[in-house]
Amino acid sequence: MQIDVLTLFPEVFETFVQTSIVGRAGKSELVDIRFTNIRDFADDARGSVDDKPFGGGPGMVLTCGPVFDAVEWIDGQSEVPSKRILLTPQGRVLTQERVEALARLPRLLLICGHYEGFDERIRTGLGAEEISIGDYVLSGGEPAAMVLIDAVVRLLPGALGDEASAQHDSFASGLLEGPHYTRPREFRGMAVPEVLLSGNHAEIEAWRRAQSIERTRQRRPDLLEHSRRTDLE
Ligand code: 4GM
Repeated sequence: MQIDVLTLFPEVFETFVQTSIVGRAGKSELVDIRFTNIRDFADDARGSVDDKPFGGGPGMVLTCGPVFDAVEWIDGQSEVPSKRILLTPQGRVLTQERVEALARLPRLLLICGHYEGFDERIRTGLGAEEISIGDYVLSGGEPAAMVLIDAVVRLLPGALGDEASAQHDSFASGLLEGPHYTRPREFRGMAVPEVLLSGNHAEIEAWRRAQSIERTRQRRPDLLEHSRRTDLE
């Protein structure tokens, strides 16, 4: 998979793309992530990429010119057509289902905004989809792009090293994961549940499933509405 990121702050991604699963996936060529600085496509020598909003109001708006020029330049670097995504608080909220769909695409182009946002013609003129990582506001789209990249890259075949673990994820099943334990068997008076030490795999599986359902019922009953149809039968 190829991922291009259009940003005013490419340097904030540096350690992120070198670390952990994303870093490993990059080294093993499962994913090729490239960064382009919007400012390299500024309209003037001063490097302007934003302007005051028409109609007045606070803040600045990212202008069309540099973003269109940058997107067209990025597109010209490869034959593979890219899915264009704007990270904004106004977008459709990202879910594991949506992440799975994005992970099947050959090329993503993530566009990170700042200020009060993008000129609307960036979305409409570039045919871009707006995606939000949740109902809160960030000062820039970069952390949202990192969230999306991490969620997608770990699903690429071969990225985790252990294919089973992605299927075990919360949300892959529509349920939250239950508790996990490791050594020691007792820590400061807190014991590991006996069943996990029993060696009875059927019983352990049943216990884990019951824990998973109970935790979901307590914390995220909204998820049960969906998983009831698909998973709990
Ligand atoms: C566009 C418009 C994404 C981008 C206004 C970006 C939150 C999210 C920004 C903006 C963002 C999110 C940058 N904040 N929830 N800020 O995915 O402020």
